[in-house]
Amino acid sequence: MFDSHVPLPPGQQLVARDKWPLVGERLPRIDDGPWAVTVDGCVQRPRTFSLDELRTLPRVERSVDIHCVTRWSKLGVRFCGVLLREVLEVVEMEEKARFASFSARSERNHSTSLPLADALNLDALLAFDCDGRPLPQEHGGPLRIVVPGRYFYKSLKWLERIELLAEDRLGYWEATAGYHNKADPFRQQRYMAATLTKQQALSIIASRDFSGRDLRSIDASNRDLSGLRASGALLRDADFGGSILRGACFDRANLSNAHFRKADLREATFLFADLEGADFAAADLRGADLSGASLFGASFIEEIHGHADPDSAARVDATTRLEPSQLEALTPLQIEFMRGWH
Ligand SMILES: Nc1nc2c(c(=O)[nH]1)N[C@H]1C(S)=C(S)[C@@H](COP(=O)(O)O)O[C@H]1N2
Ligand SMILES: [Mo]
Repeated sequence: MFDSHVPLPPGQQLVARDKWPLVGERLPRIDDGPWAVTVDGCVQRPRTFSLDELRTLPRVERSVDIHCVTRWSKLGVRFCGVLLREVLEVVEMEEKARFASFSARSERNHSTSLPLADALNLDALLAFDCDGRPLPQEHGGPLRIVVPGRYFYKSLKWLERIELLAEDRLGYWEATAGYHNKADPFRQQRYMAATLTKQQALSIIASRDFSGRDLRSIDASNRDLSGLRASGALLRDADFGGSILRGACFDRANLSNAHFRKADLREATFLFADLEGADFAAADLRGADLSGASLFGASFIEEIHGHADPDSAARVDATTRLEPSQLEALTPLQIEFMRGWH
């Protein structure tokens, strides 16, 4: 059970109790060498630890609430392992150390970083076990970082190196996908906006051609954008609330966490778009085509305290196109609502 007095961060939804989505890389790099974790950078005594050496450090167990930036949360997961603090005591931090950068034994050397003070204050953990069992490999076994109180992209799977730095170095998602470097779920620090001036944004909106552009977090709300061309655009976290988007083309666009509240999306197409965490509450989706789109965590009706709010229902009917299998990515309440129409 989880503490019901701890609120979910804004914009998050609970996954079904036994579900744990797999996000990002699925496997560590294939490597025959024994698992080892190197701790170096701004430390007095750089050192490489074997897993057994790490296991001799004091063990703690923490109940951690997982909040993924794509809007799913899983509360009260029990992780067991060694506090980062204990490891850093062995290698002795230098005065000038300000950031901790973690990197993975993975094909793309996945990485992420945190201010050292945050990592210590939040009790960042090197976790071996989860809910009483060794961490499954796809979830970062044999050893992952777990950072309570930050979006889960700060919790690196397959830990191979901890480097202490005087200056920050952005991690993989933070540098390539615009994930917010602070990542506090209670402040919704999800994404950095694209670097556009207000003028540039306005003239792109006026052109109604977003195709292939990076327009993360753009405010395109309450406008007439009928016939918008936005195929392949990067529109994560974009706001289209209240806009008229009749016949718009969003094929293969990245619309994760985009806002379409009360938007008029009649006859719009979303073929193979990424709609993870997108919000379609009270939108009009009659005649819209969502075939092949990824709908993990998307919502079509608002959930308040575990109940659907009928006033916020999207308008979907038999002319709204999507395959039944796509609905499996939704929460039970969303599935129930959508099944009413398909
Ligand atoms: N090595 C590695 N660690 C990673 C990622 C990744 O792609 N590679 N993705 C991050 C993201 S975005 C999330 S939400 C979590 C997902 O962890 P899970 O697959 O165990 O749910 O891992 C984080 N750590
Ligand atoms: Mo994530």
